[in-house]
Amino acid sequence: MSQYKDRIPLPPVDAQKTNMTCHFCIVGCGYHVYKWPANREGGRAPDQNALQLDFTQQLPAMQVTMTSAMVNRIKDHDGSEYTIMIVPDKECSVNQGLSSTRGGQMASVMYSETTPIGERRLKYPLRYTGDDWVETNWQQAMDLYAGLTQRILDNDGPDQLFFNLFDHGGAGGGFENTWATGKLIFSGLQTQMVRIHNRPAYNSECHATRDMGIGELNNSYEDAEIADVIFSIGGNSYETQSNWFLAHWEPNLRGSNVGKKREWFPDETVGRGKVILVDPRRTPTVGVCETIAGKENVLHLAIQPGTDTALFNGLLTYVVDQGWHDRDFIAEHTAGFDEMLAANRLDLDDCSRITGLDRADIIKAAEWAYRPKASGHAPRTMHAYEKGVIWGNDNYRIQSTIVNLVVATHNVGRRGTGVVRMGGHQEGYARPPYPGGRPAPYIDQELIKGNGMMLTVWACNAFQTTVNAETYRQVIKRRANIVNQALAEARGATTEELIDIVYDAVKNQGGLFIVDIDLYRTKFAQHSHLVLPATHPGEMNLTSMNGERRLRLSERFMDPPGIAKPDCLIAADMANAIRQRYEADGNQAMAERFIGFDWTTEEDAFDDGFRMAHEKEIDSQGGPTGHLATYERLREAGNNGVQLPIKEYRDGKLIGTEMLYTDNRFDTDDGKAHFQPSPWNGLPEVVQQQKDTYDFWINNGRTNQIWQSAYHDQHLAFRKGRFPMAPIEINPQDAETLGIANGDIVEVYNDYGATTAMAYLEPDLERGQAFMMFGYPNGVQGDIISEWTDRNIIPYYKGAWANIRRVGENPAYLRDVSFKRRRYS
Ligand SMILES: Nc1nc2c(c(=O)[nH]1)N[C@H]1C(S)=C(S)[C@@H](COP(=O)(O)OP(=O)(O)OC[C@H]3O[C@@H](n4cnc5c(=O)[nH]c(N)nc54)[C@H](O)[C@@H]3O)O[C@H]1N2
Ligand SMILES: Nc1nc2c(c(=O)[nH]1)N[C@H]1C(S)=C(S)[C@@H](COP(=O)(O)OP(=O)(O)OC[C@H]3O[C@@H](n4cnc5c(=O)[nH]c(N)nc54)[C@H](O)[C@@H]3O)O[C@H]1N2
Ligand SMILES: [Mo]
Repeated sequence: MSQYKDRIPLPPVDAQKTNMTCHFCIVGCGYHVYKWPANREGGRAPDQNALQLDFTQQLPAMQVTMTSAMVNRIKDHDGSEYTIMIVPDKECSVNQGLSSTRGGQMASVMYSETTPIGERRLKYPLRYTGDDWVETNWQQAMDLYAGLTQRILDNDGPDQLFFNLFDHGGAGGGFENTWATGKLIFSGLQTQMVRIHNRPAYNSECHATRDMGIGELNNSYEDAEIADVIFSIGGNSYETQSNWFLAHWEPNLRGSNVGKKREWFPDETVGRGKVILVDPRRTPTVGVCETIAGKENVLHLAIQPGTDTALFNGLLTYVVDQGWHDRDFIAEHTAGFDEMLAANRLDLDDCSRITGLDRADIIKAAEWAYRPKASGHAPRTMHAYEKGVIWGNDNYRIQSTIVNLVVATHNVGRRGTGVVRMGGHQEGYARPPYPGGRPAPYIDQELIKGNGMMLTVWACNAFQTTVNAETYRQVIKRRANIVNQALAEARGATTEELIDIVYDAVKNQGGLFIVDIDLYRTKFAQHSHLVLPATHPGEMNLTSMNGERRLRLSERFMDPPGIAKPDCLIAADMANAIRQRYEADGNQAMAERFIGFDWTTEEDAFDDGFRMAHEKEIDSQGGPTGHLATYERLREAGNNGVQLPIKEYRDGKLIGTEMLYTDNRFDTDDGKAHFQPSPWNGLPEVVQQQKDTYDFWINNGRTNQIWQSAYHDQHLAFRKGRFPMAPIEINPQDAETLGIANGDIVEVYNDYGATTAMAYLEPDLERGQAFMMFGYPNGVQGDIISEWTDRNIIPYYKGAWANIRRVGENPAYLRDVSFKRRRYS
């Protein structure tokens, strides 16, 4: 936490000011960073501080969002100390001056020697000697990494080199870092044994919509402001994409835009938006929507878990029977409608029985979203889905059914519509093609089966975030320990001798050598053999794109801890070290696979990768668009950046694209949107069995205050104090039956594993359904999830059933923690 408790120092007029995109969620709110020498402060008069605000009197409400969490003291490598302030940017169209509880604390998570975060950040490469950690330097770390990699590659082939790897923008990502790692792993090593940070194989979260010709980020945040209906499916956007919700859904639902004219629909005006939310749980978002929009404009469809496919097939059937689909659009721009409809037909009674919804509510949803308006126009309905669908019961099926309905009613490519992911992280994908096929290998299972000799874990932590996590951890620890036993015997060994020792352990004894590249010594890092310190945004320049494809540059404004490096330069070091070894061996053919990493800065990585990724997009002058984006131009474009794809650079400005598919040409060979047969198929057998065996559905996901595996939050007293353990929300009557009170520690268990959480009684939860925060350091929800995946190896994280039992209570937690309801009412 910041060292300032009683007051907030103001930046002087000449403070350095740079742009920063919040590196947490997909939304990517714009912030400004002020940095100035710690022995100075700005004054309160508007001409005495860089914010140009008059602090001599009470500021009007919402003039600025500024808290002590937004300031911190840092020290650069030359010893000079600075104060930093990171405040939301009012001019940024994304957040318009708003900050979330997560982004608002960015200054607090920046490296500062004297804070708990500062103490725990990795500063030097670390090596495990078999029974203890020692600090080492990049030279030895790279010699060991490259030497072992080369040995395995030459003797056993690329498929013994495993990776757990981020694939996104923001922290632990960005175009620079995804490109550099991709170039090393796919062009250089050519291994297919890679999984993505959030799922156990190298695949897409959106195979279905892409197969149908529709990329998953196809509108602008502005489209949510002018939609007639926002159809939210399996998302809790107030808590998880907060400022997309607050800056763009909220005004529409409140009616702030009523009567406005937009150039895109000249003979209509904007009305007051309605919202339909499909979620088995009454989420905090539902309550907030009711307050903003009035209950009459909110429809919460509390479906039975895992039945979305049935809901969307039922809706489609009803809509087509009413004649509300767009026949002309279907005839001209789509393929496969009749076959799809024949396969997917589901009448209202069946739909109601399977989903547990009233017929009347299904009809109401159809009327709101698809019945022509009094004016004769079709409603503009924006469909937004996230992890209730993506990690739902059969990702591929559900997505197909949603996109079928969207395409049949032409709710894509028109302003005010769109069928989009709400998103997780920002995006920053630029990689050479994945060398494996589809489905890609199930990496976790391969490791559990004993395959793989070396595992590199890059900016992710499957110990807390994968499915079947308890088994996974047990196997990894056992296999890592085989290497430890061997290492412990190595005394006075040179790096080359260490390579021999490790190789023997992984080749002949079933061991696994693990390398982790992170900001902290995570749980996974604690069981690794080599841990490498990375930088995050602010300590490096990083570009990423948000959920409306808005590309921005987050500028470096401070030095990283110790000798930590940007991930892209770590990947380059690895590639260069491997290349040198092959050159020394006179193996030119192999050496050549690792050329093209002679970068000195992250900008070199960006220039190389971004151009490659966009070489096929043509700008208005007929050249590739990739070269249009440079750091200099992006710096100029500031926090509003440019929406990809870039069309041109004109009059000193990058011109982008607000909405995709406005020309009704889709990403398929024939340019048509392809319907996909996707009938309701029930729950997977393993999951159904779990459901039949245990008493509670253990629904799981996010909570506003905590970001991901809590890698920063666990070190912040303000956050950890709020949630000393993973919260599990339980219906009060269920709790009574189990003898559980607020604050009790409970065990959640089934035949896959057991985990612990702290009980919060919540009347908004249905009986038999609990909601647990995922991925927490001292209570991993993933321990009780089965290993089931869909045909593309996408898991069903939300589908776990287990029993709950009271363990006891911790008086300190009961004394210190708030049990006030988190619901807005
Ligand atoms: N039960 C359950 N499990 C889930 C989910 C769920 O809904 N339920 N959701 C899934 C989803 S959507 C996600 S995204 C995953 C998240 O799973 P992970 O990706 O494993 O979790 P994170 O906490 O995001 O991990 C980021 C790690 O990278 C480090 N890091 C941060 N910035 C940088 C950087 O710049 N460089 C480097 N090298 N390291 C950095 C952090 O310290 C942290 O250890 O969890 C998945 N697992
Ligand atoms: N505060 C905060 N915000 C975040 C993150 C964070 O860690 N903290 N992480 C970011 C990341 S990486 C991601 S991926 C996103 C995720 O963003 P969301 O998808 O909004 O978040 P989740 O809580 O994982 O899940 C959403 C909802 O799915 C519902 N659900 C469960 N089963 C079903 C089902 O069968 N059908 C339907 N329709 N719904 C179901 C759950 O009740 C839950 O409310 O959030 C991003 N934003
Ligand atoms: Mo995610």
